[in-house]
Amino acid sequence: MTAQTERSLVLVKPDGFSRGLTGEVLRRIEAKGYTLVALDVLTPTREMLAEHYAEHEGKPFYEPLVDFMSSGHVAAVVIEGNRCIEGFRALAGATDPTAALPGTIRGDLGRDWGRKVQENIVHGSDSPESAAREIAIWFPKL
Ligand code: IDP
Repeated sequence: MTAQTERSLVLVKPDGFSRGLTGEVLRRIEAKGYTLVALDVLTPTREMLAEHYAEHEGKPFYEPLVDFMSSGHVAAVVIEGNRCIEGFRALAGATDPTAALPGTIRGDLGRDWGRKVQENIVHGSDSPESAAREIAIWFPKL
């Protein structure tokens, strides 16, 4: 596998932020060897979230997801490192915290909220194209 320095957009979602897990998420990112490039705390607007989650518009979980994501503070972070897009998604674990493996952020810290699968602590970009698009939404000056 060739070395590939990438950036990824990581969000500590309102459930993770309100539970005080931001430091733990950042600790795992730094322990893995990724660099923090930008960091902000904000309550996202529905407009930002509509852009961020454009690919999910129309799906049954879309409106609850936007409601949840705009319900409180999030920590938005740009990380950088070799293949950090795939690497952070491995750190995060599977989307559903119940299915996420122990050792991952969602597996270790996620709770089983029944239907509220959207409360899974973190977001991480899923491709270089998504990362570039998402970083422009959350950090337009970067
Ligand atoms: P990912 O965050 O693991 O990449 P995606 O499929 O991109 O997962 O979905 C984005 C977010 O939408 C998830 O993190 C989760 O919060 C929410 N989500 C995805 N699928 C469902 C679902 O079936 N029910 C409720 N929420 C969902």
